[in-house]
This record gives sequence, structure tokens and C-alpha cells, in this order.
Amino acid sequence: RYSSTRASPPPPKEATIDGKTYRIDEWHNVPPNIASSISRRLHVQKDHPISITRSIIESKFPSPTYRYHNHLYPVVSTAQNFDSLCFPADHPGRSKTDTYYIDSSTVLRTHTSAHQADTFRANLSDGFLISADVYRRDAIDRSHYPVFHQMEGARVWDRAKVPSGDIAAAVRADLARLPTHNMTVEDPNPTTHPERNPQQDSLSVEETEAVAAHLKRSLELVVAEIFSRAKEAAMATDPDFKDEQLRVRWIEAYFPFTSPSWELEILWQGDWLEVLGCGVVRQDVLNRADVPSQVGWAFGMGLERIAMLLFEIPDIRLFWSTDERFLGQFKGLSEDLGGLKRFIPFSKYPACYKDVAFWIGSSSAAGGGTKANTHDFHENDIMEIVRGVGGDVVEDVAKTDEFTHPKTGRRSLCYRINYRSLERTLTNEEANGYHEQVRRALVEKLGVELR
Ligand code: FA5
Ligand code: MG
Repeated sequence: RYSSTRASPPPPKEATIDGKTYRIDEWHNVPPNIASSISRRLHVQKDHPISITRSIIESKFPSPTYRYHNHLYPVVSTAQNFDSLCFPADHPGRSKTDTYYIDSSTVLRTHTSAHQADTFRANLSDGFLISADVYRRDAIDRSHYPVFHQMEGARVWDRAKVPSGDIAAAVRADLARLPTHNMTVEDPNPTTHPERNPQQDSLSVEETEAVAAHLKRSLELVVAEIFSRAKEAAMATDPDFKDEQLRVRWIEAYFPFTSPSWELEILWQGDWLEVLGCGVVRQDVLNRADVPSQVGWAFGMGLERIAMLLFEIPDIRLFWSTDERFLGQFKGLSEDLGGLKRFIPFSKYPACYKDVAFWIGSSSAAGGGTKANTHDFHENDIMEIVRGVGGDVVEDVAKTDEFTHPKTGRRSLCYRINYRSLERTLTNEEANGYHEQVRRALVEKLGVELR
């Protein structure tokens, strides 16, 4: 029934995305549900929690030292998204399994860092914040979504402009001008480590220490602000609210465009939630952006993750809801950031779990034929198929079983899909309808054999 030899129509040569027409090639992999989210621009939508979160963070990076950019277009070149940031040619982030390609040299930005080099090159201010929608083929769960929002921040100092060319002294002076906070932050690692988190040759130990300290303080001030507002919001909603001990920690990280690098994690509802990545900007990035005399830091923060903490929003899909029961809870906040309240979930509708199990890899069984099933796909392909069929009705997709048949050597996978609308109870027939389409799409698009 699902013969893989069936002739398929010739692929189209162009695609329309957000009203613009693009030439496409065999790299094109942007599904319609992803393309249609470009027009939403939640980070600048009045009274939307992502936009409110952005404003609160912006208030901790004052103008004119920092300049804000909130309208950069999401279609960028691979040169902007990867090359300008020193991604090696074989970096997995470049693969079609992780990134949405318009054509072989044009992508939907996977991070706001895609605009770092251009913004450094324009050299309009000592610092900048870029907030925008970003796109990634990724897992599906309550803190991951294929479209989300990031805020990029950066601060530079120019060797040619600081007094006596002393960057370390200039950075320390700026650090001394920053406010302090009284939050406990776990930071067990040394600033640099020769193998795990090396210092750059172009900077002295002193300079690296100063830039790292300014970076960490700046970001801790954001977290302290979010925590204090989250507490206010919680108390406004629940006068008996008990303040829990919040835990925040710095861990070592790796990015091709910063060194040393870190991530900041917050313990939230029992799990460590990664909220941002950051580091000392690689001199190569600044050199390629024609500002070789500058030194500085950069970070990239997940706005949904911060908004979830701030308002206690339990599921990342809610940000895309147009239901008044969601949006109505944030009305007027753009004008009065002081009046934050916790989000009150509308009742949680029942979950509907459905399993799908299938064989992948070649089969020598059925009819003694030698026809091979392809198994040339990535778990993200499964996620995308499920999301393509069920949209936001899919809460979660998880692999529940995997084994290799001892005789045939074929692999079997089983996934459990949770169908649950945020807005109403799904009937079993509806869930079965989605599930049947998912099963069919897995066969048609991935060539698996259902069990
Ligand atoms: C980056 O994207 C780097 N560009 C960050 C950076 C910028 C590092 C500048 C150094 C200098 P990462 O892939 O870890 O890093 O993503 C950054 C943040 O985005 C994460 O910490 C998380 O908060 C958020 N994030 C990542 N993937 C998702 C997702 N699928 N859904 C929601 N939020 C996500
Ligand atoms: Mg990360």
C-alpha cells in the first residue's frame, strides 16, 4: 500500500514565506506550520508575556550603553548563522536534521547570534540587545518548541578608546558601577580551564577575569530581577505563598564563538532549567566583523524559559495560544510592569496517550525480497512529522522502547505520543484520527514498517 517506488511529483522551485518568495533547492525543509509562525512576532506583541519579559530584561541593560534591536528578519544566510561565528564546516548544527533551510545557503536563524557579526560591524553602541524569533528542529516537550525567542546581548570595550589602552581597568571600573545583588549563585569552576574552557591567546588573564566578572554580574542582575518579580507575582496571586530557596548555578559550556563559555541554570520545579549560554567573544569573530581592537562578552537567553519562571507558565505551547483565557491574563501589563500576577492555568484537560511501534532498517523477511527500508532519518524527523499532523495538540513525544531483533538484526522503536489540547477535551476519535495520520506519515515519509 505504501510502496516506496511510487512516482512523486517534481519538487517546486520556489516557496512563499511570510509573503516573500524564495528560490528553493533540495535543501528546503521548512514545513508550512513553521513558516506561518514568522508573522506572529510574539516578542513585540503588546501585553504578550514574551514581550513583557523582554521589556523587563531590557530595563537591566540601560540605553544608551545598550541599543535594542527587535525587528531583525529571521531569514539569514548560512554565512551569518554559522560562518561569521566560526562554526566548523562539519558542525552538527549545520545539518538538515537540526536546521530549517530555505535553500542550501539560506536558513531560518537558529539563534540570535546570527546577527552578532553584523551588529559588531555596524559599531553603533558599546552594547546591544537583539530579541527575535528563532527556529530549530528539536525535541517536543513542555520546555522545547521548534520556534522560540532569544535575546542576544553583547558588551564591548575598544582597546583604542579606553584610558591608556587598559581594557582590564576599564572593565573593572564599569563593573564597580553596576548594582550588586544578594542572591546566592553556585559557581564551582575556575574562570578558565586549559582544556575544558580555555582562555584566548589574545587576552590577558586579567582582562579575561574582568570581562567574565562583568558578564556574570550583568546576567545575575537579570535573574535577581526576574526572581523578585516572580515572587511579587506569586504573592499577588496567593497570599500564603511560601518563598522557596531558589538555586542558580554557572556551569562550563562550549560555543564556537566564545571562549571561555558558560551556561546558567535555574532549579525549577525539581529540574535544572538551562536559561542562557554566554562567554567571552572569540577574537576571530570580532576580527571578521572588522572591529579587531574590541574585546567583550556576549550571551543568548531563552525568553520562553524566563517567562515560564516569571509567570509560572507550565507549558511552552501556551505562548502560541490566542485563547483569551491565556492572553487576557496579561492585559495592561505593557503599561504597568509593576502589576505582575502569576498565570492561573485553565483546567488541565485529560491526556490521551497513543503508542506507535515500527521497524527500521533493511528487511530480508517479507516475501524473500531484498527491498531495503531506509533508516536514514533523525529523531527530529519523527518530532516534525508528529508536530506537522497534530500541531499544538501534541504535548509530548517520548521514545519508550528500542530493541534489535536477535535473528534479523532489525531495529524496532516505540514512541509514546501524548495528545492533549490546552483549550478543550479531545475525544478519543479525534486522537485516533491524529494518530492514524501520524502512523501513515511515518510510513510515507520515513519508510518505516509499522508493527
Ligand atoms: C545558543 O543559541 C547560543 N547562540 C547562545 C550564546 C550567545 C552563547 C552568545 C554565547 C554567546 P543554546 O543553544 O544553548 O545557545 O540556546 C540558548 C538558550 O535558548 C538556551 O539556554 C535555552 O534557554 C533556549 N533554548 C534553546 N533551545 C530551545 C527550545 N527548543 N525551546 C525553547 N528554548 C530553547
Ligand atoms: Mg545550550
